[in-house]
Amino acid sequence: ADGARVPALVIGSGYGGSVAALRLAQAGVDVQLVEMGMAWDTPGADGKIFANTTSPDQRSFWLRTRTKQPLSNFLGFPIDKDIPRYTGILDAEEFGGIVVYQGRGVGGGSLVNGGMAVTPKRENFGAILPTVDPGEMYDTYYPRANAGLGVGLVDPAWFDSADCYQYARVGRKQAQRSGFPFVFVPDVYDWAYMQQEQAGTVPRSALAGEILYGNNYGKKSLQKTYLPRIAATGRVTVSPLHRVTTVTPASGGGYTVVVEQLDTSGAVTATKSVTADKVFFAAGSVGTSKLLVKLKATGALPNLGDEVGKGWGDNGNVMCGRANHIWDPTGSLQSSIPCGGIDNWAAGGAFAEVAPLPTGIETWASFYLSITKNPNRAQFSWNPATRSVDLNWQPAWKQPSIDMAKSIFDRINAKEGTIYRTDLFGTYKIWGDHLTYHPLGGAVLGKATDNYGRLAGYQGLYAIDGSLIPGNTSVNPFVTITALAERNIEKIIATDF
Ligand code: FAE
Repeated sequence: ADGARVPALVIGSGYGGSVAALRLAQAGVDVQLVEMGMAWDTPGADGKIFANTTSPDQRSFWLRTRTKQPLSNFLGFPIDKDIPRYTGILDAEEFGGIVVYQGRGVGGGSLVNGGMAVTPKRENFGAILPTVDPGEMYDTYYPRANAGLGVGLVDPAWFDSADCYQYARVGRKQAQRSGFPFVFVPDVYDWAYMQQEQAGTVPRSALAGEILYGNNYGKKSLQKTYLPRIAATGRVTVSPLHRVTTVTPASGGGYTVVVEQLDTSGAVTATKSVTADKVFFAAGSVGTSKLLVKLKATGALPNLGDEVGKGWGDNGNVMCGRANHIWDPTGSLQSSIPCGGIDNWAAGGAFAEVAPLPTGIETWASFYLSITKNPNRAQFSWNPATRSVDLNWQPAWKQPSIDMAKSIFDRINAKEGTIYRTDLFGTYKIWGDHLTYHPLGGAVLGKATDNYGRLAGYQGLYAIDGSLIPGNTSVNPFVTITALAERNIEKIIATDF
């Protein structure tokens, strides 16, 4: 409520924000959790909470009047369409050189992501978070994150027989024929539920192509894991459709946080002011970076360090498709939940998910999202003319990612006698190199913050989300974001409260 005073305020309800809110509440601290997206707890006119990937509607996109689908074309034809402007679930945020996809709503990115829950190989950890002790991460915090998130693995025997993973079996066969290791990838999907979907005994979710705009049944998003535990503490007030705009030191100590209440058209219906003793920035890599850069530049928090806004990377994301021979169909029924990948990290700098193309028809296409060791890092900066935050990522900076992905797919194409698809991202365009699903950095651990996420320059301000991670995790990022948040909040509760 306007004028309230709270011990702790958390900005954003994704992985970092959920971990912070749960652990603070369990330690006896009352928490205000502020989320600019919707609650996603009420069915729409079709009786479902979330829209299907094959039929996007107003629920699908954050304040856009036209969809911006990651795969913009099919068979060369553009597939985007007009939709009503609404506080929908997926934000396709456009900066000058890159489109950054993010989840919007209580649960953040967990609402829209593929649920691939991957702990990096321990030998890669030193390059991911060089100032963090790998021993404590691999002994304590990765296991805690995996348990809290409900991570599990597909049953390999079922995988071998399920129609919905024919595309992944083709991916495995071709990877292995070219000498690449194929690995099963854990996911937070309820695998028993997916087996029932395949058997036709329950409403379909992964097997109905649900993913980008939410998943109605089987996926264990934060709505099924951390968030119910947060509610059970009775100490956390969640405010959906509330957006934090300013944080500044309050005269009597603590911080004044200005929050705008939104309606579902995105219009501001009220502006409220709350005083918090401690504020946790968990608005995601982009959201936290944008807030911190603005607050430093506009004089609200002038003492934030010069590292704020720096060290941002795209986790080396790049997509591509391959056209298979007629005798290698990938299946008309495809689970939207990927469960395998091709690991060429050590030799070629790429880890490629074998991804679905759930169109409902046979396409003979193999589709991949590669995570690569792209060394380029961008910076957020305040633009006084537009009064907004820019990101200086350049489209050409994706070239190292393309080269690394080619270390896998050129070889597979040569071995199989196949070619790349050129109809998925435009006409005659092979690489989906205009986007990322995995923004990381902007308030890097040990640079913009101390080694536990305490922001330099102010006591009682913390970053606790993907902004802490310097640009790359070698695999999909949310398990690492969650584990790091678990590590940091434990230390912060023990020493700062
Ligand atoms: P995040 O989950 O983005 O949460 C931040 C929250 O803050 C959001 O709910 C925002 O709406 C909210 N917010 C932002 N600004 C404000 C403000 N000013 N006031 C109030 N609230 C605000 O942050 N990762 C994987 O590991 N495996 C996958 O399979 C995978 N697939 C993905 C697929 C897609 C399509 C996308 C978009 C992402 C995927 N990711 C995947 C990435 C993953 O979801 C992402 O790294 C995490 O969600 C980031 O967690 P954070 O806690 O940093």
